[in-house]
Amino acid sequence: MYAHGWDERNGGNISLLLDEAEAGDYLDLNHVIRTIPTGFEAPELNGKIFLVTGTGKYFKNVQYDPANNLGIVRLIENGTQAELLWGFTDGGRFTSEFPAHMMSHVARMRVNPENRVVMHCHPANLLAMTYVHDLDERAFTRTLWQMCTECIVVFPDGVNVLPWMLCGTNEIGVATAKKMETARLVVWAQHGIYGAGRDLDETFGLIETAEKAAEIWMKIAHLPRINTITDEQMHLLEARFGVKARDGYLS
Ligand code: 2HA
Ligand code: ZN
Repeated sequence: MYAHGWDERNGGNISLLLDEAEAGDYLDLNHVIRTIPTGFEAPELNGKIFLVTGTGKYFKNVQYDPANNLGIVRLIENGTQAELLWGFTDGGRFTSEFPAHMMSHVARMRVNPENRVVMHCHPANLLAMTYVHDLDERAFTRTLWQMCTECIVVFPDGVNVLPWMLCGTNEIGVATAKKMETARLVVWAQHGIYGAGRDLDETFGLIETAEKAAEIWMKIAHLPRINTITDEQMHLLEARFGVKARDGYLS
């Protein structure tokens, strides 16, 4: 993600739900280093263990010093407290976007119990698009679908969009989770994007595909368009790849 330029400085954050038995193979789950208040409630996540990036930490440094830049936490007391089991060795804590991450996990798990990843980053073309494209979710999604043949196959549920909101708050967490009920991608206008999926590859791939489409759009938006992918062709893709486009998004 850093190599793609999606995570400048301390931009971006990831949370990965760990399997308890798997985490127990590596960690003493009875040894709590310290307890950190979360500032929100998420009873559905009681006892769940997450690997999560740290606040103020740079993605580019994760590979050199994972134990300082990442942490493993277990949510307790209805999600109001997080027990640090590993990491954040300099006394740090989880990303400022922890509420958006945890609330999004709850929302996506309801749709797909296999969901394990929430990923946030600042991809340049998607961000650029939010300055010049209508933020209507259907219009935004249709534009992306038209930019690469595979888009509708990769994200048939489309891309939801939040208007600019103050980041790092419970309010944007609640709003993001609400948007996650109907799509695995949520754009934060003038800020970045959230993706959710079963594993890191799937989630990365979702964002990568949407960002590629946005890049194409930024290359062509100012030029007269003489070709496109038609809705009729989108229906052929649905049939060929066994996907169903979001209701009402195709004619
Ligand atoms: O600083 O990306 O949204 C990390 C962020 C905040
Ligand atoms: Zn951000």
